[in-house]
Amino acid sequence: MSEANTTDQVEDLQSKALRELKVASDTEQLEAWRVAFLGRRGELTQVLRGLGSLPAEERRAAGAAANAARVALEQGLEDREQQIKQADAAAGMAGEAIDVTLPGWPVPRGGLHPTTRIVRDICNSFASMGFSVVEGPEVEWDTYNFEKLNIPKGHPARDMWATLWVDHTDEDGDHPMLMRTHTSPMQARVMEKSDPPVRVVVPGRCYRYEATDPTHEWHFYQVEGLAVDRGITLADLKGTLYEFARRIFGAERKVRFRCDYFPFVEPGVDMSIDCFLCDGKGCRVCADTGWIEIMGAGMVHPKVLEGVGYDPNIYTGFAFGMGPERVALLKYGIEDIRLFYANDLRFLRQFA
Ligand code: FA5
Repeated sequence: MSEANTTDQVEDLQSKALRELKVASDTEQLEAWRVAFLGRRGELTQVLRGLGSLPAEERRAAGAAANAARVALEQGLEDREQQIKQADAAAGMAGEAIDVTLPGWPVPRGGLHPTTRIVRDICNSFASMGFSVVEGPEVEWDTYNFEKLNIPKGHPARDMWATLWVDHTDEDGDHPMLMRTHTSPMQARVMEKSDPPVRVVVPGRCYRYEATDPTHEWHFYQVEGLAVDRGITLADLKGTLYEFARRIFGAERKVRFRCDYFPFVEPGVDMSIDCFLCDGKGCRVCADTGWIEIMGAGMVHPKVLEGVGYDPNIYTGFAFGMGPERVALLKYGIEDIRLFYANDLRFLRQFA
């Protein structure tokens, strides 16, 4: 082999090897390429081995060309390995990529519970008449649930509220605790904390140890109302509650007030709305009376006012306590109060 021949041969070999390297597209092909050119019996290795048999004057130039070719091939191999790795990584990511043009999975939308809706409607209607909204404890002292409401221990009126007692009393054992049977304890709590005039509504849960039926639950809500000022009369009570009924049920529903007894009001009344289902003729829902009672009310008893330090000769007031679920029965035409807390989505979704 002449010097020119050997050098040309090495250059041809280098170009051929680099051309083939360009089309190797995976690690297997790269390895085959490496063996073919740089392996123990590879083409360039053979050339390098043959250098020793060249005449001394040719060997230098041919050796330099062959070494340069080896460096070029090794570098080419490294670069190509890198390119293939990057291409593989990009292809992998493409496989996992999210197609943002696909329609998304629907996210189930929640909605407000019908009790929450009606409680908000009721509170809003009173708020627009100047009442503020406050809340109070669900576990209550006997003192507030009964005694401050003119229902001392042993008073037969305690039987009006079938009570769930809590296994806890104060230190001298005199004041038992209970799950509040109504929101009326908040009357005393609010008046103890503020001077007249007072105008509040109090939404919240109540608990009673009683059998359930289409209009009774053992756990339900009430919205208490209290207005105390100079010169408040029963006419203010009726006017306020008529306006409330007009806003919630519309002008066409009939409202009925009857005398009723609650130890903490004098006089006392209850307010009913004509039954939505039978239009007042009598049915299962209204227990054949044609009316559904939605609240008890009356003029705050002088003893209750005295008990919180208000002078009943100066101040008078009215109070009411209504059942929002009963209001919802009438407003939405629901036939059974037990549906509210049965966790049946078929029922609840109708209000979402
Ligand atoms: C009371 O609880 C009195 N605290 C209301 C009151 C307040 C009177 C202020 C005077 C002055 P009563 O037990 O009637 O009263 O309940 C009032 C309302 O709560 C009822 O009209 C009804 O709408 C609702 N309610 C009572 N018991 C239940 C029950 N078991 N399930 C669902 N709603 C009920």
